Amino acid sequence: MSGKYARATRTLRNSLTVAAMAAAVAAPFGNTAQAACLTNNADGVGNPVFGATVGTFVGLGIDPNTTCIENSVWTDPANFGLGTYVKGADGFGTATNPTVLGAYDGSGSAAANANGRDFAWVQDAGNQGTFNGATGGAPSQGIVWDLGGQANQVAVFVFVDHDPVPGEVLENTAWLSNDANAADGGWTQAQLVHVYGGGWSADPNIADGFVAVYQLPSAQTFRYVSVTWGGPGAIVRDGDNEIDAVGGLTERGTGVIPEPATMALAGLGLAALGATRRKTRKNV
Ligand SMILES: [Ca+2]
Ligand SMILES: [Ca+2]
Ligand SMILES: [Ca+2]
Ligand SMILES: [Ca+2]
Repeated sequence: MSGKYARATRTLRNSLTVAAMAAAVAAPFGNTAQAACLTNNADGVGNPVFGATVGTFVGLGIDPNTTCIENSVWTDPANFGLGTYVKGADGFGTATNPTVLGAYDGSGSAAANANGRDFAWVQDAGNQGTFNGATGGAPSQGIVWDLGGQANQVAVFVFVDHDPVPGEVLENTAWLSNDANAADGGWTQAQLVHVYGGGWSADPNIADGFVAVYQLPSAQTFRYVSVTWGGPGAIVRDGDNEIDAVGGLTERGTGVIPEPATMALAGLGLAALGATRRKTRKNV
């Protein structure tokens, strides 16, 4: 979003024809449920306009034997729902044409853009520090979503604002906690375990880029996710990211079971107590 991004965006806008042609060529790779994970360096990943291969991921530090990289389009598993925005966005924007790489403006609002899977995104920036040995945004200041229930994995729907891909796209770390307001040390890092090269929307849409699934290293579960720019889970750490939406998953990959909010429970308890007191008074 700074000067260099504006320049990159202008360059990409000059490549509209190339992008449109590549999008048309890429159409066949969708709808391939349960595709095998790609492990050959020469295998293309995502829309050809990205120019990404498995080798690109390997060069950025991703092991295709532990992170499944495939070209399928993400499909929602049973009971899957999107998380609800809590706080932490430092910017937002909306695709003006999701079939064109780099076509977006600054419209929308943090909550609206973060709550829908719709090519409208929120951004984390600033609050730079070193977390688990890598430069990135502070987990306590990341973009926080309520996943609605106890989750072991998080599906992060990233927005592709511009290339290089996947570096400029998988530029996040996902952290989980049961306290949306936890300090940095109260967030547990999840690992990138699966990349869906088709994104969540079949081509010609390309602004949906990749869907990235992050998983906790153990069977533990948490309710809130903080998505930060950079950090130990990212493959580029240049000060920002763009996220369309997120959703929580169980360890088995199904949607999390929604829980009532703690505050709502507390409120219900107080209301019940008040009702009991009123009833008692009336009976006296
Ligand atoms: Ca970006
Ligand atoms: Ca797509
Ligand atoms: Ca960036
Ligand atoms: Ca969105």
